[in-house]
Amino acid sequence: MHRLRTCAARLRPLTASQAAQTVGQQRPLTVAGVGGTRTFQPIRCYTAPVASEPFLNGTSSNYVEEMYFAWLENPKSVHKSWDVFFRNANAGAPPGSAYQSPLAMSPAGGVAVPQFSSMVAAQPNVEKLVEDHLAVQSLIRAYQVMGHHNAQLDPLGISCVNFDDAPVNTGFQHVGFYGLEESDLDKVFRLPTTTFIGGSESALPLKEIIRRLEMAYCQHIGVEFMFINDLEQCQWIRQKFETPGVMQFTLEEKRTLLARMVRSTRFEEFLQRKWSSEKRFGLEGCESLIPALKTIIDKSSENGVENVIMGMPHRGRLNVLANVIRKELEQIFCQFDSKLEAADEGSGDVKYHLGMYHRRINRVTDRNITLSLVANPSHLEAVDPVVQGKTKAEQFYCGDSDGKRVMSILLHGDAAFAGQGIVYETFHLSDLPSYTTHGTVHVVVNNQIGFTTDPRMARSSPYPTDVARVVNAPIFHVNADDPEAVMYVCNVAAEWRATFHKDVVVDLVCYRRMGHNEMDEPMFTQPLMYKQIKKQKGVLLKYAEKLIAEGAVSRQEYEEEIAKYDKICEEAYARSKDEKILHIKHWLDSPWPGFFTLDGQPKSMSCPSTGLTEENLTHIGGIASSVPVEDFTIHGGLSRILKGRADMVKKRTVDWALGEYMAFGSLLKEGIHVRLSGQDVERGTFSHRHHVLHDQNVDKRTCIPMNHLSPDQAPYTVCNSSLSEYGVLGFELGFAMASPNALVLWEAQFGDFHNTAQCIIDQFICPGQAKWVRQNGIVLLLPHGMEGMVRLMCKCDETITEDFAVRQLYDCNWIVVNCSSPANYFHVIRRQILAPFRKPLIVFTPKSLLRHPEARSSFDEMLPGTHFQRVILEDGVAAERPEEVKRLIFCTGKVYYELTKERKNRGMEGTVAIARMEQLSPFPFDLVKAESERYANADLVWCQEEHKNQGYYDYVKPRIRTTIQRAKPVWYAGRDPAAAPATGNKNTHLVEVRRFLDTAFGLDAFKDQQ
Ligand SMILES: Cc1ncc(C[n+]2csc(CCOP(=O)(O)OP(=O)(O)O)c2C)c(N)n1
Repeated sequence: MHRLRTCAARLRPLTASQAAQTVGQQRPLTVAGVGGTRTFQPIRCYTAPVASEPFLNGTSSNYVEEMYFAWLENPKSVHKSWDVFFRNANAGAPPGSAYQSPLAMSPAGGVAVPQFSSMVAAQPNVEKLVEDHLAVQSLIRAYQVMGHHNAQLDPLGISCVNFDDAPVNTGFQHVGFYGLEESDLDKVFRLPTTTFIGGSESALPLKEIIRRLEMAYCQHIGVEFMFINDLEQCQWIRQKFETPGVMQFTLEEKRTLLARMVRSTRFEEFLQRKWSSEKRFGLEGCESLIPALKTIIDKSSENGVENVIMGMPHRGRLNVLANVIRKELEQIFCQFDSKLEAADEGSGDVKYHLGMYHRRINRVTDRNITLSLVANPSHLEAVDPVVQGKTKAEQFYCGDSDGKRVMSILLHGDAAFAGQGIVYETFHLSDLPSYTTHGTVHVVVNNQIGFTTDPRMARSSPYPTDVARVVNAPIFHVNADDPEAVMYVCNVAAEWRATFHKDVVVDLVCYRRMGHNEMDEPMFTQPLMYKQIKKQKGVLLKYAEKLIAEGAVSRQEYEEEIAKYDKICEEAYARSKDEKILHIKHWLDSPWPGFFTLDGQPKSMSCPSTGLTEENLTHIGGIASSVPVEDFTIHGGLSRILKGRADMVKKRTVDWALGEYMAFGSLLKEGIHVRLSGQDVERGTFSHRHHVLHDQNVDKRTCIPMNHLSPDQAPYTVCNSSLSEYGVLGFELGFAMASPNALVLWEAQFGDFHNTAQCIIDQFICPGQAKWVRQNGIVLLLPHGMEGMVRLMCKCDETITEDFAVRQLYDCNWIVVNCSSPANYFHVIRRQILAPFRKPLIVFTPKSLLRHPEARSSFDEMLPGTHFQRVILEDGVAAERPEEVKRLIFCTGKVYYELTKERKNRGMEGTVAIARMEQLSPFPFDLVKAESERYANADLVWCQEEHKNQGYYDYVKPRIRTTIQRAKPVWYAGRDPAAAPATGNKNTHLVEVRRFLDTAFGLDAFKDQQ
């Protein structure tokens, strides 16, 4: 308000030359309209004090400015009174005298520039004029903001969206709300630049303004966009929906749309006929989803997109596979045959969960397009971040830095979209530099029910799509029973993405003709809704009748189209009967060409040494301890850290951070892309990593030394993520899915926090290869002290063969390690890539060991020929005289250092041997066996710092017992069971430590239990 007053107070029209000068300095707002492009110069520098014009109050000054711009452009485009006013003011009329009443104008309508003396101050009419124009502006704005409340979005007409608390006063009957009268309906009003309803006209009668606004905002499309805080984007949307005649389609477009509706509808009908008692989560009630997706893909292909990655839930998935991705119908139909045998390993998943990858020609654009549908678990929306990660990776690998060639489409159910937090977490990745996919098109199948639950009970927001507002994504609600409206919004959505590279939502308001699945009785819980649904004519029929009535197709053509598709289905059905074997590999969403042999096996079953040459270690160490750019001032504390690294390199040793540097740096030099993502990973939660250096004198100037290793190295991406585990881990899993030639790591801030991402771990990572027949080499770094534990649900074959160590890795579902030395961490990271297959790796990383003086490794442990050690055997005094050893303690991770210290203090080096189990899964049966047999006179103890129910004991005990054929008990030394992970009391903590160390070294500790 203050700005407006100031502005109005300085109002003086410019001379043409002044205007020209000023215009050159400011950014013009260009708006394309039907009648051509209009450019408005945002001039805000009137210079004459005319504040005493009474109609120039704060709010009307906007309107006056509008008039002024229009007058500058074309004096005839404004009312004569304005023309005179601006001319007078331009001629230097004193304050309060620039206005001339219409009466004082020449009767012939010509504009007489009057002498100042003839000016009169009869202003009421102009005041009214300004007020009325402002009222019309408010009315237009009301439609733009809330017109969607009145749109006819629900095909059933029983809309669940309740706006009773926010009634919308639009329509002819409500003009009084804005201070207008019925008699104003025929008056002509000049249109503001914030509307496009005029097309090529700049003024319209109020009646026509309202009619056009009703057409734009209150029919079958409801546009929600006025919350977007970007004028250009709002203007773009207004233009797309307001311009008269935008919703017109060619005959060919209509016929294509009808053909797509036929396919979508008849596909479900075919399945229903053939397998009436099978669940398929059909699309009936939202058949226009298929043309919707095809329209988005066509338009995007036209705009240069070559690769579309999709994620979707159960609803209509088979239809999408058949009619959008174009999976062979027989491949889909044969899935209904329960006698089919799986040809490849893995349990696979139900037909409406499997993924797919297909490259083909887009018939509309005649360009190549690759479509993939990412396999998903039952867990709704879990696939969202995975799709985004895969999309980001595909963009990265083809150098598509602004998302022009690769894009994602995500489909959602209304209940899941509103209810699942992962939707929000995924939206928040959408504009972050290292996570953006440059705009996703979201399509919501809003059938107004979630299983049996009404929206009233399922969400607190009016629309299921409100979550998208947080990222300023426009939301296009559309009545899915109007296929042309659906096609229109999908075109706009695809264009929006291509123009602004931001997310957009299409909300297909539809219904669900059957129950949740085809076996379900919906009348139990939604009787009235389903009575209405039973009366509802199918959308295909309605659309066909419309086109027949228009003469766009004949009834015969329509029937032929149906017969044609039915025949295609029947023929495929016949062929599907010949399929005897189900190849899960046909359902892969991310093939890795060249990585496996032709029959999908690893090219070898051995892993080369993961060591590095001394020269390489020294070179990478040098980079890790330097600032490889000129004039870059780092923090003093960091200089000390880098100097410490340089000293270590001189002494041929590494600590944890340097070991990691060596692993990442060497892979980068070998051409492997490394991507490390998670909360605060750039510095490292415990301030040990420092992979991104910050100039202390220049804001936002950073340097990543790891990208200065060599000119032909692969790029290193290290990125602090949003504060989300579920979203970010899902994203990185998707990134790792795209290529086997990248090391993708996600680090939890603390290991415990992994459990907010448990769904990704349980559904994608743990069962990945078995369920999806898909390998993934993602690495999870879980900083772990006493807290937290991933559930060790691992599977592995226990038969010991010659290539046991590597084959065991291949057979297991994931690898879990808890390294106690930097060298072993270095090796296990390198093994991830040097192994001939990919397997998820979970690393419990240490906190206290990051700076522990003993947790250092020599270069000797990392040279060529060295490997990751699954178990680090006792190599001290005890190993020299094994027969004298009374106890063999197995442990893992940092407790090893507490144990050795205690052993030394007690002088028990000769009587107690300690072996570190570095790899927990797959279990190192062979090495545990050998070590146990070596200390034949020793009892066996498992020692852990965790509580008994939280650590590894229950996992290792039966496995150690199997190894030694149950010859001895495996005693437990550790904390008692507890519900909470750790005590908050330091003293209690120390007492607990003392207690389990006493047990571990008390040779009589288990006497009573024998
Ligand atoms: C995370 C998760 N919670 C619960 C379920 C069980 N479930 C399956 S479908 C469904 C209803 C989904 O409704 P909506 O998202 O509207 O999709 P619709 O089935 O209506 O297409 C529920 C609750 C699930 N699959 N995933």
